[in-house]
Amino acid sequence: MPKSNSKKKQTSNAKNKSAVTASPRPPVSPSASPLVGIIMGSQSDWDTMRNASETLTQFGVAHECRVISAHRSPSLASEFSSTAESRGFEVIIGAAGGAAHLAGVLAAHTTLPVLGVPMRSEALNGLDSLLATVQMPGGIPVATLAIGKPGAVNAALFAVSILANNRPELREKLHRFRAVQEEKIRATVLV
Ligand code: RP5
Repeated sequence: MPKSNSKKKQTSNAKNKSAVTASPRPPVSPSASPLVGIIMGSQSDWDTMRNASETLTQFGVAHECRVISAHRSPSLASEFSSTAESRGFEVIIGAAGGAAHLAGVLAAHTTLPVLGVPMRSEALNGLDSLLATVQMPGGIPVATLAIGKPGAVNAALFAVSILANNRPELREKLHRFRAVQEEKIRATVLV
């Protein structure tokens, strides 16, 4: 399977941290083609979404981080998403707050899996973001994670799980990650 082989190469190339790109910089080289797009509605979401980026880096997954707004730059959102698959992306993470339509708009333009991360908002503490992201109409799915940092981390882990379906080295890393978590819980002593 040529596609799967080339993706394996991309994943191993991603061990290089320079594989992470952020808007407006393009991917640094063809060998560092991003597999996951981390798209957020505003620069103000980055403090939360950097946790998704750091998690993907921990697993050596090439990804691109960009600010694209469903409302303030609608044509850019459509352009990014509708061309993502042909550019080699396999998963898109969409993070937004308030009237959080970004993940849904991204999902409307692609059949790639789209993971939604609701940002904690000032007015309603993220409940608005959660409901806007999760309540998609039947037919256009967005897999919605928790509000804020846990959602950002879990979106990255979910992306790794999806990619791991045909990348045994990522499956192995996920098993190790879970084992380390369990060891920490077993070793916890309450004082
Ligand atoms: C959303 O509005 C963004 O995703 C962000 O969470 C929220 C506030 O954006 P800023 O006003 O901080 O740019 O579109």
